[in-house]
Amino acid sequence: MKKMKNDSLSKFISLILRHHPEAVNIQLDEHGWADVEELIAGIKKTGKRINRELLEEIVRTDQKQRYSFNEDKTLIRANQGHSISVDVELKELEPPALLYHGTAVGFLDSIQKEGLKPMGRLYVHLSKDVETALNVGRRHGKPVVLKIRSGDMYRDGQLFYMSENGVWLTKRVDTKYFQQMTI
Ligand code: HQG
Repeated sequence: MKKMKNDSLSKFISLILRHHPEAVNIQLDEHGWADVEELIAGIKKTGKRINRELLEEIVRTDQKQRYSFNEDKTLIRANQGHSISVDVELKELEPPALLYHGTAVGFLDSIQKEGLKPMGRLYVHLSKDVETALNVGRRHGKPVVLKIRSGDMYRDGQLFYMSENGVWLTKRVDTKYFQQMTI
């Protein structure tokens, strides 16, 4: 029960820190940081129960490690997944030869025409293994996994980034670099 409550609070925190800080009347700075006290006060005003201890527990136990505090824990931000244009100081890195993207069957026609686009977010999100990609795809419907030749993309000059919580990100993926997997 407690876990479920934390999950829904965590989802709300994601929504605030990635997409809608105005939902609790706060602002993010250019690096995506929110003031911890302001965040807590803002969430409380919506009638939800939260305090610093619970926020710290959520950050510590979040399954995907979605959030980080700054060093003195006065600021908090989401590690990836933003739709609002902030610079979370992603590490630019050489990707492995292959990465995976989980999506839903219903999106395939469009993806095969246009390639992978960030859609509502700043980046296309890629997973380092098929299982993770499948879980990402399931969020949208009947899942399907695309195998991405990320090593070739990198050699062709495309940049890749790794978020603090280990998600690979890139601006887009041209159709020539992926193929649908049969799982
Ligand atoms: C699809 C979760 C049509 C794309 C996950 C995806 C991830 C296209 C959907 C993170 C398209 C966007 C992100 C095109 C891409 N035509 N559809 N040209 N190009 N798409 O949720 O990757 O739990 O914004 O395939 O674990 O599903 O929130 O992206 O299906 O890491 O922390 O458009 O969100 O993490 O959906 O998921 P999303 P995503 P959290």
